Amino acid sequence: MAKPNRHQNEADLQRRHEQQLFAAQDEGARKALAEEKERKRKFEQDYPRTEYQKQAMKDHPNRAQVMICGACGTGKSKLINLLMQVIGNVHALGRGDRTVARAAVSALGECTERPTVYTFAEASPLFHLAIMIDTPGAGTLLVPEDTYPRMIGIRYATIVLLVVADRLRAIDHKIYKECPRHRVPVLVVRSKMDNAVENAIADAEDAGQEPPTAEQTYEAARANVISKAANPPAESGVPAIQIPPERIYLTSRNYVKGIHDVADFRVRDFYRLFQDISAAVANEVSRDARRMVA
Ligand SMILES: Nc1nc2c(ncn2[C@@H]2O[C@H](COP(=O)(O)OP(=O)(O)OP(=O)(O)O)[C@@H](O)[C@H]2O)c(=O)[nH]1
Ligand SMILES: [Mg+2]
Repeated sequence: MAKPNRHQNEADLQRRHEQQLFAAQDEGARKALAEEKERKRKFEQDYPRTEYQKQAMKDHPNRAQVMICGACGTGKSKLINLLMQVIGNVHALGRGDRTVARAAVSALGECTERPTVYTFAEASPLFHLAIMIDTPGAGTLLVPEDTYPRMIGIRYATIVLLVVADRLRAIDHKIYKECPRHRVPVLVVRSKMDNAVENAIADAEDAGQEPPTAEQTYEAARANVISKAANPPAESGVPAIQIPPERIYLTSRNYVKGIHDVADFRVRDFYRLFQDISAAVANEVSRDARRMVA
C-alpha cells in the first residue's frame, strides 16, 4: 500500500480540525439556543401571557399588540372608535371602507368586561398588521387595581395607550411605571377635551372672568397632566413621573368626524397619535422580520 505523502497528511489534519471546529460551534449554538429557550420559559412563567393573548396570537399570528388601558369610564372604547375614524380619514377617503368593527361604548355601568380584540383588516396598510386590545377599566369590582397590569398582560404589548379623563390617577401611575420595566412604550391620551372646554368657560363665567379660548384650554390641559403627574401629593405614596409633552395626546369624541385639516388643534393630536402608533407597529413588524432572518 502506498504511503500517504506529507500533503495528504496535512489535508487530513486540516479536515479533522475543521470537523472539530464545526462540532464545537454546533455544540455552542445548541447550548445558546437551550439557554435562550429556558430564559424565555422562566420569563413567561414569572408573568405568563394571559389566556386572551394566547388566543389572540392563535387568531391573529404575528400581529403587533396595541393595548388601550386606564381607569374605568375614561373613554378607552370610544378612543378605538375614534381611531378607526381617523384611520378612515387618512386611508380610505372616498372608498367608504372605514372600519371592520366597533368597540362597545355605553354611558352606564361597567362597559368593557373583558379584554376585547379588534382588527383593522380593511382599513389601513399598516394597521392590518396590528390588533387593538380594548381592556376593561381598572378599579372596578371585576378588575381590581392591584392585579390589573398582570391581568391584561401589559408586558407583552407592543405599545400601550394610557387613557385618562383629566389627570393620572394612582393606577395610571402604576401602569405608566410598569411599561418601561418591560420596554413597552407608553403614550398618554387625555380624552373628553370637549368637557374640558365647556367646564373652563363655565368656571370663568362663575368667577366673572374672560373665558379662555378652546385652544388655550387645550394647552392648559396638557400642562396640567404633566404637572400633576410630576407632583403627586407626598402622602399619597404614588411615584412621581415625568411625561414628555409630545407623549400626551388631547382628544375628544366631538371633533374627529369631518376634520381633515391635520393642523387643526382639535384633531392635531389624533393624527399624531395615529402616526406614533403606526411607527410602533412598523418597528415591531421589522423586528419580527429580523428575527425570522436570524
Ligand atoms: N364628552 C365626551 N364623552 C366621552 C368622550 N369619550 C368617551 N366619552 C363618554 O364616556 C363614557 C365612557 O366611555 P367608554 O369609551 O365606554 O369608556 P371606557 O374607558 O371604555 O369604559 P370601561 O370599559 O367601563 O372602562 C361614554 O358615555 C362615552 O360616550 C369624549 O371625548 N367626550
Ligand atoms: Mg370600555
